[in-house]
Amino acid sequence: MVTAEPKPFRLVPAECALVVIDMQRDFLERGGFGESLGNDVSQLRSTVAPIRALLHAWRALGLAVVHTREGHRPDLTDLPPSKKERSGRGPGIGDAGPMGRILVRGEPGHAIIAELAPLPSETVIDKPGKGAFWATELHTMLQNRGIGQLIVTGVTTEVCVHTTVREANDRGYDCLVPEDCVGSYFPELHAAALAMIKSQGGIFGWVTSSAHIFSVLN
Ligand code: C5J
Repeated sequence: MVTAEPKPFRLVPAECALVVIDMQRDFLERGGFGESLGNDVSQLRSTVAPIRALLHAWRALGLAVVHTREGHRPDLTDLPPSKKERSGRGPGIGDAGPMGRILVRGEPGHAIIAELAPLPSETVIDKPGKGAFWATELHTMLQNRGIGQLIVTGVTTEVCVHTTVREANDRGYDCLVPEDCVGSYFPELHAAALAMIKSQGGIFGWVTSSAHIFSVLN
Protein backbone atom coordinates (compact mmCIF):
# COMPACT_ATOMS: atom_id res chain seq x y z
CA MET A 1 0.00 0.00 0.00
CA VAL A 2 1.31 3.45 -0.91
CA THR A 3 0.68 6.19 1.61
CA ALA A 4 -1.62 8.61 -0.21
CA GLU A 5 -4.58 10.93 0.15
CA PRO A 6 -7.46 10.56 0.65
CA LYS A 7 -6.55 6.95 1.54
CA PRO A 8 -3.77 4.38 0.91
CA PHE A 9 -3.34 3.26 -2.71
CA ARG A 10 -2.97 -0.46 -3.44
CA LEU A 11 -0.21 -0.46 -6.06
CA VAL A 12 -0.05 -3.46 -8.40
CA PRO A 13 3.15 -2.69 -10.37
CA ALA A 14 2.54 -5.23 -13.14
CA GLU A 15 -0.81 -3.56 -13.87
CA CYS A 16 0.43 0.01 -13.49
CA ALA A 17 1.88 2.30 -16.16
CA LEU A 18 4.06 5.30 -15.39
CA VAL A 19 2.69 8.13 -17.54
CA VAL A 20 4.94 11.14 -18.19
CA ILE A 21 2.91 14.00 -19.59
CA ASP A 22 4.35 16.58 -22.01
CA MET A 23 7.85 17.03 -20.53
CA GLN A 24 8.70 18.90 -23.74
CA ARG A 25 11.26 21.57 -24.46
CA ASP A 26 8.48 23.98 -25.49
CA PHE A 27 7.07 23.86 -21.94
CA LEU A 28 10.22 23.49 -19.85
CA GLU A 29 13.05 25.33 -21.55
CA ARG A 30 13.90 28.98 -21.93
CA GLY A 31 12.79 30.26 -25.32
CA GLY A 32 9.96 27.75 -25.72
CA PHE A 33 6.21 28.16 -26.07
CA GLY A 34 5.61 28.32 -22.30
CA GLU A 35 7.97 31.22 -21.90
CA SER A 36 6.55 33.01 -24.96
CA LEU A 37 3.21 33.03 -23.11
CA GLY A 38 4.87 34.98 -20.31
CA ASN A 39 5.39 32.05 -17.95
CA ASP A 40 8.35 31.45 -15.64
CA VAL A 41 9.53 28.05 -16.90
CA SER A 42 11.81 27.55 -13.90
CA GLN A 43 8.61 26.73 -11.95
CA LEU A 44 8.44 23.41 -13.78
CA ARG A 45 12.08 22.35 -13.39
CA SER A 46 11.63 20.88 -9.89
CA THR A 47 9.67 18.00 -11.42
CA VAL A 48 12.58 16.76 -13.56
CA ALA A 49 14.69 15.04 -10.87
CA PRO A 50 11.85 13.14 -9.16
CA ILE A 51 10.33 12.05 -12.49
CA ARG A 52 13.76 10.90 -13.65
CA ALA A 53 14.24 8.86 -10.47
CA LEU A 54 10.81 7.27 -10.84
CA LEU A 55 11.46 6.57 -14.51
CA HIS A 56 14.74 4.82 -13.71
CA ALA A 57 13.09 2.71 -11.02
CA TRP A 58 10.20 1.80 -13.32
CA ARG A 59 12.59 0.87 -16.13
CA ALA A 60 14.74 -1.24 -13.80
CA LEU A 61 11.64 -3.24 -12.87
CA GLY A 62 10.66 -3.67 -16.54
CA LEU A 63 7.30 -1.97 -16.00
CA ALA A 64 5.17 -0.06 -18.51
CA VAL A 65 6.15 3.53 -19.34
CA VAL A 66 4.17 5.95 -21.50
CA HIS A 67 5.40 9.39 -22.56
CA THR A 68 3.10 11.97 -24.15
CA ARG A 69 3.80 15.03 -26.29
CA GLU A 70 1.29 17.75 -27.02
CA GLY A 71 1.58 18.91 -30.60
CA HIS A 72 0.14 19.11 -34.07
CA ARG A 73 0.72 17.90 -37.60
CA PRO A 74 2.91 20.23 -39.69
CA ASP A 75 -0.09 21.08 -41.88
CA LEU A 76 -2.07 21.97 -38.71
CA THR A 77 -5.13 20.07 -39.93
CA ASP A 78 -5.57 18.66 -36.41
CA LEU A 79 -5.46 22.11 -34.80
CA PRO A 80 -8.92 23.49 -34.00
CA PRO A 81 -9.14 27.19 -34.97
CA SER A 82 -10.34 27.89 -31.42
CA LYS A 83 -7.14 26.43 -29.94
CA LYS A 84 -5.00 28.34 -32.42
CA GLU A 85 -6.87 31.55 -31.61
CA ARG A 86 -6.18 31.23 -27.87
CA SER A 87 -2.65 29.83 -28.16
CA GLY A 88 -0.57 32.90 -27.48
CA ARG A 89 -0.33 36.63 -27.10
CA GLY A 90 2.55 36.72 -29.57
CA PRO A 91 3.36 33.82 -31.85
CA GLY A 92 0.92 30.94 -31.40
CA ILE A 93 0.79 27.24 -32.22
CA GLY A 94 2.23 26.59 -35.67
CA ASP A 95 4.06 29.92 -35.85
CA ALA A 96 7.84 30.23 -35.92
CA GLY A 97 9.43 30.40 -32.47
CA PRO A 98 12.97 30.22 -31.15
CA MET A 99 12.75 26.39 -31.08
CA GLY A 100 11.11 25.94 -34.46
CA ARG A 101 7.39 26.03 -35.15
CA ILE A 102 5.55 26.11 -31.85
CA LEU A 103 4.04 22.75 -30.76
CA VAL A 104 4.49 21.20 -34.19
CA ARG A 105 5.60 17.57 -34.37
CA GLY A 106 9.18 17.09 -35.41
CA GLU A 107 10.28 20.60 -34.40
CA PRO A 108 13.02 20.99 -31.75
CA GLY A 109 10.66 22.52 -29.17
CA HIS A 110 8.24 19.61 -29.47
CA ALA A 111 10.85 17.11 -28.28
CA ILE A 112 10.91 15.66 -24.80
CA ILE A 113 13.72 17.17 -22.71
CA ALA A 114 17.00 15.24 -22.89
CA GLU A 115 16.93 14.28 -19.19
CA LEU A 116 13.72 12.28 -19.72
CA ALA A 117 14.24 11.06 -23.28
CA PRO A 118 12.14 7.97 -24.00
CA LEU A 119 13.84 4.65 -24.65
CA PRO A 120 13.12 3.11 -28.08
CA SER A 121 11.05 0.43 -26.33
CA GLU A 122 8.75 2.93 -24.60
CA THR A 123 5.40 4.14 -25.86
CA VAL A 124 5.23 7.75 -27.01
CA ILE A 125 1.75 9.18 -27.54
CA ASP A 126 1.39 12.25 -29.73
CA LYS A 127 -1.73 14.04 -28.65
CA PRO A 128 -3.38 17.06 -30.28
CA GLY A 129 -5.36 17.94 -27.16
CA LYS A 130 -4.79 18.40 -23.47
CA GLY A 131 -5.93 14.91 -22.47
CA ALA A 132 -3.80 11.89 -23.41
CA PHE A 133 -6.85 9.77 -24.28
CA TRP A 134 -8.57 12.08 -26.75
CA ALA A 135 -7.75 11.32 -30.41
CA THR A 136 -5.05 8.81 -29.45
CA GLU A 137 -4.66 5.03 -29.13
CA LEU A 138 -3.68 5.19 -25.46
CA HIS A 139 -6.74 3.43 -24.02
CA THR A 140 -6.45 0.55 -26.49
CA MET A 141 -2.72 0.18 -25.82
CA LEU A 142 -3.21 0.14 -22.04
CA GLN A 143 -6.07 -2.32 -22.24
CA ASN A 144 -4.04 -4.66 -24.43
CA ARG A 145 -1.33 -4.68 -21.75
CA GLY A 146 -3.76 -5.31 -18.89
CA ILE A 147 -3.06 -1.94 -17.32
CA GLY A 148 -5.67 -0.65 -14.86
CA GLN A 149 -3.59 1.75 -12.77
CA LEU A 150 -1.67 4.89 -13.79
CA ILE A 151 0.97 6.91 -11.99
CA VAL A 152 0.52 10.28 -13.68
CA THR A 153 3.44 12.73 -13.75
CA GLY A 154 4.45 15.73 -15.88
CA VAL A 155 3.19 19.17 -16.77
CA THR A 156 1.13 21.13 -16.30
CA THR A 157 -0.78 20.02 -13.23
CA GLU A 158 -4.02 21.87 -13.89
CA VAL A 159 -4.04 21.46 -17.68
CA CYS A 160 -2.75 18.31 -19.37
CA VAL A 161 -2.15 16.30 -16.19
CA HIS A 162 -5.59 17.09 -14.84
CA THR A 163 -7.38 16.51 -18.13
CA THR A 164 -5.64 13.16 -18.50
CA VAL A 165 -6.50 12.10 -14.94
CA ARG A 166 -10.14 12.99 -15.54
CA GLU A 167 -10.22 11.11 -18.85
CA ALA A 168 -8.55 8.08 -17.24
CA ASN A 169 -10.96 8.14 -14.31
CA ASP A 170 -13.95 8.04 -16.65
CA ARG A 171 -12.41 5.03 -18.43
CA GLY A 172 -12.03 3.07 -15.18
CA TYR A 173 -8.34 3.62 -14.36
CA ASP A 174 -7.12 4.26 -10.82
CA CYS A 175 -4.77 7.27 -10.97
CA LEU A 176 -2.04 8.03 -8.46
CA VAL A 177 -0.45 11.48 -8.74
CA PRO A 178 2.89 12.13 -6.97
CA GLU A 179 2.73 15.83 -6.17
CA ASP A 180 6.49 16.45 -6.56
CA CYS A 181 6.35 14.93 -10.07
CA VAL A 182 3.76 17.35 -11.45
CA GLY A 183 4.26 21.06 -11.97
CA SER A 184 2.59 24.27 -13.00
CA TYR A 185 3.57 27.84 -13.84
CA PHE A 186 0.95 28.84 -11.25
CA PRO A 187 1.42 27.48 -7.69
CA GLU A 188 -2.16 28.29 -6.71
CA LEU A 189 -3.60 26.34 -9.66
CA HIS A 190 -1.22 23.44 -8.94
CA ALA A 191 -2.51 23.26 -5.36
CA ALA A 192 -6.14 23.55 -6.42
CA ALA A 193 -5.73 20.84 -9.06
CA LEU A 194 -4.25 18.40 -6.55
CA ALA A 195 -6.96 19.25 -4.02
CA MET A 196 -9.63 18.47 -6.63
CA ILE A 197 -8.15 15.07 -7.46
CA LYS A 198 -8.27 13.81 -3.88
CA SER A 199 -11.48 15.58 -2.80
CA GLN A 200 -14.76 13.80 -2.04
CA GLY A 201 -13.07 10.50 -1.21
CA GLY A 202 -10.79 10.61 -4.26
CA ILE A 203 -13.24 11.76 -6.90
CA PHE A 204 -10.56 11.63 -9.62
CA GLY A 205 -7.85 9.61 -7.86
CA TRP A 206 -5.12 9.66 -5.22
CA VAL A 207 -2.30 12.11 -4.40
CA THR A 208 1.02 10.99 -2.95
CA SER A 209 4.76 11.81 -3.20
CA SER A 210 7.49 9.97 -5.09
CA ALA A 211 9.10 9.14 -1.72
CA HIS A 212 6.02 7.16 -0.72
CA ILE A 213 6.10 5.24 -4.02
CA PHE A 214 9.82 4.50 -3.57
CA SER A 215 9.28 3.18 -0.07
CA VAL A 216 6.89 0.56 -1.50
CA LEU A 217 9.06 -0.28 -4.52
CA ASN A 218 12.08 -0.76 -2.26
C1 C5J B 1 -0.58 23.38 -21.70
C2 C5J B 1 0.06 21.18 -20.96
N1 C5J B 1 -0.50 23.89 -20.48
N2 C5J B 1 0.88 20.17 -21.30
N3 C5J B 1 -0.23 22.09 -21.94
O1 C5J B 1 -0.94 24.07 -22.63
O2 C5J B 1 -0.36 21.29 -19.84
